[in-house]
Amino acid sequence: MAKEPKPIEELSIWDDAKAMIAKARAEGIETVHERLAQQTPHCKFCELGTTCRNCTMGPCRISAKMPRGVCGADADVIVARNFGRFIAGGSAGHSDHGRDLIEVLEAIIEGETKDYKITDEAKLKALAAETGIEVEGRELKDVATDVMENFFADFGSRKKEISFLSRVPQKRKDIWAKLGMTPRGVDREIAEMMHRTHMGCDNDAPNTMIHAARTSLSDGWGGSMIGTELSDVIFGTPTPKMSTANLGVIKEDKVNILVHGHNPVVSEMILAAARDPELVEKAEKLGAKGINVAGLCCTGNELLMRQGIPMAGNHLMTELAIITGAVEAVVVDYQCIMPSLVQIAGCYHTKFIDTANKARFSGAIHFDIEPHNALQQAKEIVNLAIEGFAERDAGRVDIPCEPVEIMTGFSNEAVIAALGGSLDPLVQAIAAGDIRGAVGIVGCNNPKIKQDSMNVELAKELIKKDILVLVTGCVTTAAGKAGLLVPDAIEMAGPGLKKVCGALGIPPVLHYGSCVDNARILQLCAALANALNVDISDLPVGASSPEWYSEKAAAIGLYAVASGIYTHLGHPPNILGSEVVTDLATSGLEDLVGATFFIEPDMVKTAEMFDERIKAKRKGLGLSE
Ligand code: XCC
Ligand code: SF4
Repeated sequence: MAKEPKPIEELSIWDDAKAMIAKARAEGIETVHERLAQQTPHCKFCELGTTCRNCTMGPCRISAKMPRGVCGADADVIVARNFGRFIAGGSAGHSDHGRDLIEVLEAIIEGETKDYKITDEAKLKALAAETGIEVEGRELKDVATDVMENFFADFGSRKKEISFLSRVPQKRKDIWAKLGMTPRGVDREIAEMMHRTHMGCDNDAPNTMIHAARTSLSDGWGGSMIGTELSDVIFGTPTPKMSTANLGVIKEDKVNILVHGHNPVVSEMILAAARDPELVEKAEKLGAKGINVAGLCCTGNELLMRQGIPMAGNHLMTELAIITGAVEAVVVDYQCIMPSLVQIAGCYHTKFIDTANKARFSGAIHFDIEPHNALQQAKEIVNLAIEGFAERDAGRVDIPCEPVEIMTGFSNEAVIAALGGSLDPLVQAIAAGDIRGAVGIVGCNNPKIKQDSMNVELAKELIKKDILVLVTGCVTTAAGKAGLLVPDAIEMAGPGLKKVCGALGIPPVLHYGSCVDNARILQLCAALANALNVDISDLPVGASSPEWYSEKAAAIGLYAVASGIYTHLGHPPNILGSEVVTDLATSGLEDLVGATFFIEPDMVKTAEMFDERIKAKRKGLGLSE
């Protein structure tokens, strides 16, 4: 029997969310919460990870009574294979996004597009130098061509290692080499994971797990890092700026366009089109006070970091944003876009527009945005939104709140600039104990968890302990709505963090970007480790994804652990059906890579665990606790 949906009070900590869930229920519109209730209870075998559908001798389910699949695979093998494919899925998502940026760079170099350009030449040259490409005395185009070819090659089959391993401390690289964990190519590791998990291949769970880690490293230090770095080259490296967040950023008197998905390649063009004077004039003629572009999920984060556009919400706000009744168009690229948005848009005047051939939605209006036609396509999309303004039913509009202020734009380059040109002041603040350590809180919402309850509570608990928090992805809006992303939030921080952030005029919780931008955090950790001449696993740092749901979040967690970062998850992946795999993830990896996952649903306890870890790491570095 399906369960009743939970009472609204238990679904979210936010008033804007609760108001829109109530409106949806009053209007008879189904959301993720009703569907979760329909799907509950979930299949126990699947929850444990002990189902296999990798061949047609099965499908097989493992239990005490039937401990092996038809082929003879046991629970350990099946759980490891399923987890490996889960990681491959996440790594593929981030990395294929990264590849799209290389293709835009290629289109720029070959003169196929005028819509995109190299905005940050200095960054391009710095990347070239870092990855062993000659810069001095060469034309920018030639340098760019080498960078492009180098990154394309990182997707293939390198004999040794991918380019950005140049950033990794030698001690860490030695560990990877010893374990057979060195990532050799993004597509290679993902394809090899599919190969290994075919019937009759890798039937040793720990061995499969090592390759899962290698696959995730090809994402973190490969696909994601390339995505972040080339986005900066093409659209500009983020600098600190103010913006706003929550459903109040949707404006009753404007044409509202929400961009959703991940890649700035599309959303940047939508924003550019929305700023086109002719289109603005057309909107005004139709009675609107302008065109408002607001963000959802990670493509929102991308635009927020670089252009300061407001954030309408994170994952569990995507359906609810449409329910305001004031959204003319939702423009999506790929990833984390619930297909239900098409149905919900259909309950209003909202146009749902997809833009990528690899992520099409039945019932959507489709535009194929490519480098050569991007701006022109974007203008057509914005025009459709403007025309939709007249169809809006004013009687069904309800924008439930006023927006809150947030500060954004913390790229590593911006942080180093704020520190006066080097990381030394940060190293000194850590050494002095004013900043005791740092934790990245990343990832999603999950309807099984009261929305943002854990994301926000953990951030608050950590800053109280003088632990700097970096947020990305869907934790951004959570932290922002909780008032943690403004300089005044130092009032919620411990004395040391308050002193340092107060002096710099920055929040104790820094917005570090989208989910591919977790690569920025990896880079920062590597730079700190190199500055101290230690390994990343020696640093007083951690990572957490309290409310994660996606394959990508699991890939992020695993590359963090494999990079030596102690990593918290609010709930386990579907691995508990294998003791071997579970023990490896939650303790065994410590001996191998110097870090593990820990699973903990209580955020006060989680903060204490990080505190203990940070104390130990500080001691190891010869610092006060
Ligand atoms: Fe998706 Fe990146 Fe998760 Fe948000 S945080 S729900 S993965 S949008 Ni990446
Ligand atoms: Fe069953 Fe083995 Fe086939 Fe999986 S690979 S479905 S366990 S027979």
